[in-house]
Amino acid sequence: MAQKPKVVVTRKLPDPVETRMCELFDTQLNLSDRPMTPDELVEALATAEVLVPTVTDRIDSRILSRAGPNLRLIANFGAGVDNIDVATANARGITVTNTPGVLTEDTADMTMALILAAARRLVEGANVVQSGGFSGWSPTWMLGRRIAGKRLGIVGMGRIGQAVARRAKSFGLSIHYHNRKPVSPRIAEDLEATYWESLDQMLARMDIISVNCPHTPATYHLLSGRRLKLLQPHAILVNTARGEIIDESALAEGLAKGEIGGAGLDVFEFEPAINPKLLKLPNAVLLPHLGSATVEGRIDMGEKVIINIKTWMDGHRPPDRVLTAML
Ligand code: 8YV
Repeated sequence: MAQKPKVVVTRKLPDPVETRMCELFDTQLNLSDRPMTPDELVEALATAEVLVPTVTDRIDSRILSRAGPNLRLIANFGAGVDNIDVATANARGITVTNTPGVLTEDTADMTMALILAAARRLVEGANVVQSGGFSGWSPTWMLGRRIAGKRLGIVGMGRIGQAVARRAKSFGLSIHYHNRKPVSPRIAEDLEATYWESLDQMLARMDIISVNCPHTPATYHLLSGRRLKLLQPHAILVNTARGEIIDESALAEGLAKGEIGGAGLDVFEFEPAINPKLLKLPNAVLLPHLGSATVEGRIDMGEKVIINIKTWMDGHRPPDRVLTAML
């Protein structure tokens, strides 16, 4: 490609990433970081050859149908692509890429942080101290639950699920998982992981559940109201994947009624809106989608985006292509 491609970036990215993009491409940045409205997106797509969206942009069939003829690549800044109608994009000859791998460890760390925070009442305790309410130690006050020796059920045993399993194993948890198919015998042996073909049966027997699968039509409300009722009353549910995988309203109700022990949530069904019932619950630890929020992670994600665009620009297949068949 002789000329630099016109690249539209929808949000403010880390400085080194923006600098490199401006060197390599004809890049339109969003320095204000204000999310673009659908109309602004359509306007940007009238001339863009490459779009770099994030989780906060909905690139649906309506937007894609109004894109200009030049749009050839959507290089998502993020691993999850549920914000993009990949089937429509592919049908229109637009390549879609994502940034897998580079946020695995950070997201797994955050999953462990939420498991510990929910089980050991970290946020409740910190709030007591911060509000000046700590009047001294007591043998029976603020007791949480030990995690060592408990059963962790991982829903979705891909890269992130396995990284969670590695960490959890060293915390003394036994590893159980539900996945479309079992992991290789070598990985299963390393993690001493037990495969549950039936999600229902696994849910009913775990002390802690961690959601680590992508959000696709098949996983929407995978943890439905019916399935949440299978959880043991002391069980803790952690989600660092996507809010849509859990029926958030049923979860809030289960937590409020004491049918579910606790929750650690980094993602929400109607993000950034959060079910108001959840906000009032002491047994729910809520974070603002921080799973991949490290300086290193966000720079690595940007580098992946750049490699995908550069490879495409040089006439090769970008390394992180997302195909409908993969979803
Ligand atoms: C990202 C994420 O920050 O990559 C993902 O799928 O959920 C996040 O950690 C976000 O997607 C950026 O677009």
